[in-house]
Amino acid sequence: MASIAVCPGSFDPVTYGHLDIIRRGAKVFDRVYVAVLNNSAKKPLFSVEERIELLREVTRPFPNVIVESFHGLLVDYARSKNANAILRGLRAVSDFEYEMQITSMNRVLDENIETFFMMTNSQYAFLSSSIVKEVAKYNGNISDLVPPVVEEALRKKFASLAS
Ligand code: COD
Repeated sequence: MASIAVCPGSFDPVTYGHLDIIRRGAKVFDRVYVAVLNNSAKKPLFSVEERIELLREVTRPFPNVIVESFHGLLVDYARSKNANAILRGLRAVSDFEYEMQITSMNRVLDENIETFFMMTNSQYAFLSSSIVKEVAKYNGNISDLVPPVVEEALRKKFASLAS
């Protein structure tokens, strides 16, 4: 049986921290679906289409990674892809409580889907999409935090919001 994982998130926008987890996941699982949450209640900086486009661009080197959006429950999306695993990254202790909550809920919803955690690469332990947006908004240097295509998209986005 193929091992199929879903790596879900907001990815608003994708950072080197996300990419590191996706890259390492793609080595472990036969196929990884990177699933962008389409949640109309949230107000993201980038649209779902923009986030998918950026993710597809930066995951191009990994042939077994597929980028899609999903709405509703993660376990329903995972089942629709015949996925038997959810892949998440863990940064600091502060991530733990939230991750434990969603993992426990997902297990109640579908006990056949296991959640796997990968510890962040220490150089990305502090990195989040929110921090990147904050720094980019004030023209700080984000070249070590996101791929060049994301840096460019952020620059354009903030320029268009300012005009
Ligand atoms: N290093 C390592 N990993 C990282 C880093 C980093 N620097 N930054 C982020 N990550 C990891 C995160 O830990 C996460 O695993 C993944 O990358 C994506 O991160 P985010 O922040 O984009 O994702 P979230 O936390 O916004 O995703 C939330 C979900 C979409 C998973 C969640 O809201 C969800 O499943 N929603 C669907 C509704 C549902 O099923 N609910 C029931 C369960 S509660």
